[in-house]
Amino acid sequence: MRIDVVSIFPEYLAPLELSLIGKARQDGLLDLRVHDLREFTTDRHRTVDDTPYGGGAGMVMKPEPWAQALTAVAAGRAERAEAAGQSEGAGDAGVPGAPDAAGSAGKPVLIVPSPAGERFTQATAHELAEEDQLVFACGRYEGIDERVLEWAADHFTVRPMSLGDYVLNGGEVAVLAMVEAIGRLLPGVVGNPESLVEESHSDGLLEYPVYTKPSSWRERDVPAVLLSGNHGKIAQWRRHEQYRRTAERRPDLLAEFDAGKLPRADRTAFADLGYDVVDGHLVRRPDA
Ligand code: JBK
Repeated sequence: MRIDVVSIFPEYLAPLELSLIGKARQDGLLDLRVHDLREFTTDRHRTVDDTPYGGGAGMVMKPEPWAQALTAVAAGRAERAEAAGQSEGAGDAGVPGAPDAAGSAGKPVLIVPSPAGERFTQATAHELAEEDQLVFACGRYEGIDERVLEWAADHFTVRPMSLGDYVLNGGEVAVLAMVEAIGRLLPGVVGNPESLVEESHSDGLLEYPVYTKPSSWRERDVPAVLLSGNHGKIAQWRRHEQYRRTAERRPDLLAEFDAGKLPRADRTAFADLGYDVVDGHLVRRPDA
């Protein structure tokens, strides 16, 4: 996969050289390049922002440096297709609008981190991990001139994306999170692919608590069932802990949970937490 990140603070993306993602880059599984937006300005002061039309606080990112930067990263893609023998005439790989496996019509995906974007979830990460090029446009200040996103739709599938409902100073931190979530799903990046299956959010529930040695620590004992060697009992205990934690911390997730085929013991566990199963869905009991 190819990833381009455009930012006025390219050093902010330095952590992408570390750990799992850094290793994936070294191993050639991920071609990730960070670009300084100011390199695409033409004035002496390398200006990237200006005051907002209509008034109001803060500054808005000017359109032209973004158009120059995004044109350059899109051109880099065309060069690579040519080098790979995929230029016009070689099947439909070079034909504009020919759908690829990921269904984004062969265009790279332009992700614009923004509190006004659609929510980025694990499902989004899986979807984006199927693409062959992602471009991240990091806005600062009050955001990027809206015309850039309209203009870019000719060359990219444009997706404004939000990590959550809180205020950041720019898109860089959100890009770190999204690149990690997507990068670890690429083939070969996580050594043991089994660790991708049984993790938080894969089944729409929070993860169960985990313990390691010693079995007794500062007067606190590991739950006895985990030392019992009874794998059926352990699996059931862990599942019920997932239900308990999710009901306590993220009741919003239970509304989406498919409770249609739950065994009796699991229904009882939910009943104890104040939830009944109605038409395959969990419903909070009014008196609970
Ligand atoms: C926020 O992805 N976000 O959630 C995000 C990106 C850029 C600025 C922001 O305030 N929340």
